[in-house]
Amino acid sequence: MNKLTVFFGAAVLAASAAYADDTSKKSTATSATAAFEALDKNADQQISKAEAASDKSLSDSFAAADANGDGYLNKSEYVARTKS
Ligand SMILES: [Ca+2]
Ligand SMILES: [Ca+2]
Repeated sequence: MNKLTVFFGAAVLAASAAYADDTSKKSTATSATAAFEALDKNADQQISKAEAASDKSLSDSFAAADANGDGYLNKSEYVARTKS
């Protein structure tokens, strides 16, 4: 094995590790977004308390998840909650 082969081998390993990491992040974001859209029955991009009622754990943590206290969860508030 010459130096060039070692270099390319390392580069491929680094690239595949970065790719795997990126893919897992993406799938987490996608599933949270899909869950958000499933809950957002009227598609106004916000989850009201009534919409959250169909998800017991979300309903229980609704006030804590509502970071700006406007009574609705927007997508970033919802995604921030699913990350923790
Ligand atoms: Ca809604
Ligand atoms: Ca809010």
